[in-house]
Amino acid sequence: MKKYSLYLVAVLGSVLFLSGCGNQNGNDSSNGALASNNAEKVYVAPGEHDEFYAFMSGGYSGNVAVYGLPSGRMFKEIPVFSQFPTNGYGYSEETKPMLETSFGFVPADDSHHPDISQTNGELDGRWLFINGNNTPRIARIDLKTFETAEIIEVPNSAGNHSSSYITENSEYVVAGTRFSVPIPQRDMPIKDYKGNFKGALSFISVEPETGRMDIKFQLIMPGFNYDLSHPGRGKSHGWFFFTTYNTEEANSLLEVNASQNDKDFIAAVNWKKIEEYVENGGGTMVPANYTHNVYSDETHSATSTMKKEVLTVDPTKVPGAVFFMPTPKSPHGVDVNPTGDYIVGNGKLSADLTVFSFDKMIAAIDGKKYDGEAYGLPILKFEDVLAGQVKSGGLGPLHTEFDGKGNAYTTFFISSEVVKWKVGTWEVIDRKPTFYSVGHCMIPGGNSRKPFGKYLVSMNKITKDRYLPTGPELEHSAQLYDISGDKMELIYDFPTHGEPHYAAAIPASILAPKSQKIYKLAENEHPFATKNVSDARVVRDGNEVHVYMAMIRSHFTPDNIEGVKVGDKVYFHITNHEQDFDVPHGFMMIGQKNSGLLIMPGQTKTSVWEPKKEGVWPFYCTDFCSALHQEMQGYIRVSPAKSNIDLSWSLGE
Ligand code: K7E
Ligand code: CUA
Repeated sequence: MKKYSLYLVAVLGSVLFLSGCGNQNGNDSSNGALASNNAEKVYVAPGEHDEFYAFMSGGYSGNVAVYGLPSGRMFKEIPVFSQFPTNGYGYSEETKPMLETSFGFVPADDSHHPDISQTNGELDGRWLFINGNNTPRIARIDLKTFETAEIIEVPNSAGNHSSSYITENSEYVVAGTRFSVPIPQRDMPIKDYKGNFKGALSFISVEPETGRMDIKFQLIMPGFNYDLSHPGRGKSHGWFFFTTYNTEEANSLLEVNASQNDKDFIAAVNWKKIEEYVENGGGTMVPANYTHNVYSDETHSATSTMKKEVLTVDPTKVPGAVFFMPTPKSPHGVDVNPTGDYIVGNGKLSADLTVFSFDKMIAAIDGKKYDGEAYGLPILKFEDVLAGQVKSGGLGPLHTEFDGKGNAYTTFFISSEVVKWKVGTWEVIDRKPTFYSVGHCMIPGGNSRKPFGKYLVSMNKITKDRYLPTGPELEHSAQLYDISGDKMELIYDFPTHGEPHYAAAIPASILAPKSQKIYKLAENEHPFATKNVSDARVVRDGNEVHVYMAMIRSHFTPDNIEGVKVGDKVYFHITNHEQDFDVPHGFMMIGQKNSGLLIMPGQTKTSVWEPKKEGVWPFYCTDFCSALHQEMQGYIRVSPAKSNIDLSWSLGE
């Protein structure tokens, strides 16, 4: 076995450093002004619409940002795992339960891999799934409302990174652990990692009509790091592939100690076989605490439920379900081509890509030709499953995407480029620099049976000189390539919010017609809704004051309230009576500590205010909603705690 020395690691590090510095003053011609025909390709005239929606993960923002392609215009940030003061997500009483976990209320996360639901391997545009990497969670976003509809926590996981990828009929959204941990969690010496820590791969079922998620089973694997994953499709539907690194099971100085083995593994998991096993009563139900948070469009409220057990499966008990394919150089991405014939492993310390053949894999399994085993799981012979190697000449391959025309595009972090190669012949056709240090790339539908191979977006880690400096921190940069011809053409740069690891894009023609415009007031089932203005009122319950409030252009009902006292807890339950598209109203109350609200037409939201000082305190609408927006305001009179002023309010008669 070839050993990586500290020296090699240092060399790789300095290559990165040098390439970054070299590019900093880059006057490379491809880094220059756009040719005029390129300008036309990205120009979306005022009032015109983009051809694609792109959903980019927000990385450490914990959210998802929505962009148009080719314009690169940002349309919306969708709050998912993080509190979002812009609209009150995670602050309003209705949405706080969305961020509950077994660790308590967790208002931030690190989101990496969005994936759009599929039917028959094609994007159906119903839901977007995304992983919370830090406090392991999977979220489902409803693509009618562009709101987070559901979050399920993933127990026995840590660093939920090989997630959240969808099988081709959205049977499962799959979430794998990057960090192996003691299962169940317990107090034990870290040095006893090897052989004792485990990696859980979770198969989360998606209810076909509603999208509701539930953990069907967790596969308890050896204690490697499960980095990325992809579903089989077409002929390989029924299988799921996971890259591993740190098969050394080192627990310290991983940059050296996890680079000892010349080959780590891609784990091939036959989930259909395991599904059959658990449906016949296989597996072990174990205690586990994890939350399941669901938002309802009817009540405009979320509920959080603590689940108490999860079904685990020991893969050695299901012969024929899990195999390891040796893959060189600490692979990061694993990607499956649109026909499902090939599985591409991107060894990040390598120049070459390793491509496995699904047919050969099946033949090797049928022939029981193994190269030993790891923890009782068979290892296939590298040569038996190898379809070919792409001699790329690049350095540091991370991720591969497909255009549906027989081509693949691999990003190289260290050499900062996208390399286009031909599936089947493995020849390199084209390469273009990225600016700089690309992570993932994305082609709309590039992770399905039917990619829309017109554009490729590279998502880059280092921005440096691409935009005007904004102090020490620059937003990451995305680059748009026209891939409709033989050669890729860089046509546009745009900044992205947070750190978009991966993205998913879909033709606007699939999503836009289904986009919801309002919530129907008549269908509002919020228990504190004020559906008729005449029902607006203020109710005292001990030291709690509940304000049933309605809002419409351009007033609040009630707008003046007296009888509130210091020490009260005031709940503003506010219903927006508008039934027109794009007429939200906002609400903020002086001294309020939990962000304002932005309330959509037909929706009810609740904000809590705890008055600390006597006086007469204003509230107002924060969204410029009409010519009389500035008139949309009101007052609360706050009296001393011991006062006996009765509650009263004005209905604007
Ligand atoms: Cu390569 Cu989280 Cu997919 Cu970042 S990961 S790049
Ligand atoms: Cu309502 Cu401004």
